[in-house]
Amino acid sequence: MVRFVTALLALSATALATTTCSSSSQCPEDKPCCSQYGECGTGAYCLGGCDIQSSYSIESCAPMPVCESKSYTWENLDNSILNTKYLGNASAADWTYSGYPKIENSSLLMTMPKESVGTLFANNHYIWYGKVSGKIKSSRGKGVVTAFILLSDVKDEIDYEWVGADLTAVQTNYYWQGVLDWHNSANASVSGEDTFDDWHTYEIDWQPDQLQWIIDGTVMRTVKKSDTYNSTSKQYQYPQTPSRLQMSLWPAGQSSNAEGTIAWAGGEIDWDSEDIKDTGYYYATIGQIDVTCYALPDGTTTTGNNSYVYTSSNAMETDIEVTGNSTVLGSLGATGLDMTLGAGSSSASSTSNSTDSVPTNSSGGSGQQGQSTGSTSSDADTSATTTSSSFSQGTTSNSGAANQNERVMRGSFFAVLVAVVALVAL
Ligand SMILES: *[C@@H]1O[C@H](CO)[C@@H](O)[C@H](O)[C@H]1NC(C)=O
Ligand SMILES: *[C@@H]1O[C@H](CO)[C@@H](O)[C@H](O)[C@H]1NC(C)=O
Ligand SMILES: *[C@@H]1O[C@H](CO)[C@@H](O)[C@H](O)[C@H]1NC(C)=O
Ligand SMILES: *[C@@H]1O[C@H](CO)[C@@H](O)[C@H](O)[C@H]1NC(C)=O
Ligand SMILES: *[C@@H]1O[C@H](CO)[C@@H](O)[C@H](O)[C@H]1NC(C)=O
Ligand SMILES: *[C@@H]1O[C@H](CO)[C@@H](O)[C@H](O)[C@H]1NC(C)=O
Ligand SMILES: *[C@@H]1O[C@H](CO)[C@@H](O)[C@H](O)[C@H]1NC(C)=O
Ligand SMILES: CC(=O)N[C@H]1CO[C@H](CO)[C@@H](O)[C@@H]1O
Repeated sequence: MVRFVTALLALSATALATTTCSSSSQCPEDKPCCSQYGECGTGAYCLGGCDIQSSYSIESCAPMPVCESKSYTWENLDNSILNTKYLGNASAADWTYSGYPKIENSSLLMTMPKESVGTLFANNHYIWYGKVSGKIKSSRGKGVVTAFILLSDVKDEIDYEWVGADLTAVQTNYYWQGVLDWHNSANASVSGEDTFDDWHTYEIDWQPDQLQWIIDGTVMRTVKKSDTYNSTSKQYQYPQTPSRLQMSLWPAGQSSNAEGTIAWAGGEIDWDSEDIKDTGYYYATIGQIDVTCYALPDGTTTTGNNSYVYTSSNAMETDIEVTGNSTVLGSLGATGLDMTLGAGSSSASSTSNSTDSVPTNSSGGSGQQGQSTGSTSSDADTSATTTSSSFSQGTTSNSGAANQNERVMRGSFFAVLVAVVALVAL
């Protein structure tokens, strides 16, 4: 499987000239949308994860479906759609996924079969402040990572992350615009039975002025917006843009990953573990998920109730407007610049023959390298802060800060990795 994936990846790397993007090198007009993975394209590239700061223009990405307060249970997958089929209609599908989901005992199992890259679920409704709550049993085993996060298109991020080698704790992180500072990371211990055997309720309470991680009703960590102020840039480095809820299971301890990643994940994955022998896969179990939307921040410009739109590439809280504009693309060839292109054709989701219409990254299959997507520099690692988009392997520094950052970055980018690799593996 891995060989197959790798071959496919190599092919796509050489045969198809992929255009990469970053905030200092935006996409060209014909492939205007910069995906979560730092590559340019149309269609799905312009939906969830489309980064306005690295796209051709801020209009390139499709408007973002507004928050919807809702509870999700798992009798079936009727509410979920494959990432290759979704065109932006969040009313028709609440979740977009890749990988290997299963329904069992009225729960969602995100599985990771032997040698695979796991499963990713992303909610299609953006949340712009709100509370998310998940009844979750993590996966287990060294090298196996489970995650439950909020991630915005400009890489504001709030995480829970379970490393399968330690079933007594969960890691909590937050980031602003992908700026990685290891101070933003903390462990929260989980009492009672371990995180694999026992249901626990993990909540993120994200308000305009503070952020809390709550486990089984107990507040484990609070971050105040006021404490994130950067007096040099005069900005709050606080998550403040519309974000999607993402849940994933991924192989951080895959042997092809960087040593640091594998070490962080507790060692190389054992593909002959008890779970693999018993069921054929590693798995994380997801019970009820609840999303409660909070009121818009004071002073928000509102011209409709259908979508959030960025009005400036600064991408701060005041740069979001709520509009009546549609979020739906006509086809995988369409973009935010021409939303209806290809609409009405008999198979709208397959009208594009282009490989640049659903994000993949050729390096996804090789793991950690995939996380340097869109890499523009790697010289920031001597400070405690650097940007996620500039992460790369083999950094020039051995400082503790850099090592810490490596670990933190891994946390930050797991979703990227899973999405990319899982897509290719399908
Ligand atoms: C989105 O899906 C809903 C439910 O299937 C449907 O009623 C609506 O017309 C769709 N909207 C667009 C713009 O396609
Ligand atoms: C589902 O329920 C059956 C019967 O109680 C049990 O054996 C099985 O382990 C459960 N599956 C999961 C994933 O919990
Ligand atoms: C969290 O715990 C892990 C291992 O249990 C450790 O490696 C890591 O440094 C801890 N992180 C923080 C921020 O304390
Ligand atoms: C604060 O902002 C300055 C200027 O943008 C930047 O160089 C610095 O890294 C920021 N500090 C932190 C902790 O991110
Ligand atoms: C959303 O806007 C539409 C069109 O302006 C309006 O008909 C509808 O009642 C609004 N819905 C809500 C929930 O406010
Ligand atoms: C909403 O769509 C209209 C028509 O396509 C466009 O002119 C307008 O700029 C859009 N609004 C925003 C905030 O992008
Ligand atoms: C692929 O699609 C583009 C436009 O989307 C079209 O111009 C081109 O002719 C198509 N190529 C093939 C081989 O169908
Ligand atoms: C990090 C990384 O390797 N990203 C790759 C994504 O795919 C493009 C095109 O194949 C590569 O050039 C990038 O290096």
